[in-house]
Amino acid sequence: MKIGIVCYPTFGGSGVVATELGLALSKRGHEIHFITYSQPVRLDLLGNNVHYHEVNVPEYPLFLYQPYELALSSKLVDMVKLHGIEILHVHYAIPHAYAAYMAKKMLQEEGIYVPIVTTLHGTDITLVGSHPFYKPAVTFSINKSDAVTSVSESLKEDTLRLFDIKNQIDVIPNFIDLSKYKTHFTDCQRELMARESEKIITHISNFRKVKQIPDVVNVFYEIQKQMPAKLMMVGEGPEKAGAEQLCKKLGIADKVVFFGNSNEIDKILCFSDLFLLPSLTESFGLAALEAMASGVPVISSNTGGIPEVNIEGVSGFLSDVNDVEDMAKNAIHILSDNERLKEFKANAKQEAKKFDIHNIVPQYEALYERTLKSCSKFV
Ligand code: GMT
Repeated sequence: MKIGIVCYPTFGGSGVVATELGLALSKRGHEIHFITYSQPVRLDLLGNNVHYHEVNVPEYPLFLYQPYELALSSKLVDMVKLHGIEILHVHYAIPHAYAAYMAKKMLQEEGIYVPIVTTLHGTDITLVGSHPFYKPAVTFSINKSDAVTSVSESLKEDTLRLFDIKNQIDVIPNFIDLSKYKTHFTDCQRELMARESEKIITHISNFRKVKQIPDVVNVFYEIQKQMPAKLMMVGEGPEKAGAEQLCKKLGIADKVVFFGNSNEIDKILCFSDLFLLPSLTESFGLAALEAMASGVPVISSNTGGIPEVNIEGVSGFLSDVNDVEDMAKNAIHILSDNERLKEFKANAKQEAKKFDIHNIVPQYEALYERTLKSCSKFV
């Protein structure tokens, strides 16, 4: 199949999932066209089967807001015609599903029918999409998609609760390429980051408010009172500066490393003992799954789709949002006994296997085939 993939190219779960999906599909013989405003961060491999088309938005001083949707829908029309793209898979409803619908309509005028698959990722529904200023357009785009998927059961429920949805929503969970997490680093170079006696706790995110960054620091503060420990903070975002201040205020700045964005999270996870994800809401928690795939147990909040990934008492523990005390207690429970830690690490890896890419990508392929078949009736 010739598949167009539209996504946000920056650090963030939806872009990562879209990129990994495209690469996996290309390995299975499909021709993949990424269409977005810059090359996706995890897309380091362009080749015969993998193409990247940049959406350019010409700056015009009259506009306070440059019209990205317009540029994207025009680019989609051009790319579908130029490359014979058969199906468009858009990740994140805003504004991708909306722009794709416009492209589909323009193409129809020329007798070309290209179906649209929309994957909902979370913030497009729970945080941004349900805002009254966006809601009618998001509802319309979801209802007009030829197929809709969500990355967890919880997100499907949220979507049905928050919007007037007439379309069917299929749950296709996020996935992980476990072969990438087979400890190919025989030496994690742990000694560069911490002493043998220190436990390494890691948090990876885009440091937005929803990630509850102060809770990450406060949980770590409690842990390091009980045992030697280091905290690895990976990512960039608006809450990062505040976290650095908080670490200074608590007198733990020397125990916390701020990495910024990294393309080497597998290396960081390789030497980590525990992962913290205390988010306010999380449709899935891809970062937690990546940690588990590296054999890192997860201390998380019990919200959104996280319980579908992190299994209580098995791969880690889940607490109420903001319950720093309980999260710290659970973290200390895992970390304070090396045998227990070993067991949780093995469990985390085992649980991650449920989301192996080889089980999930065929579900998308089958969905594309079904969608193409049912849409061909209308051509
Ligand atoms: O939450 C983020 O930091 C980014 C956001 C995105 O759109 O990239 O992540 C969402 O999609 C991921 C991939 O499906 C999910 O794993 C995240 O849980 C989800 N974030 C939220 O729901 C807050």
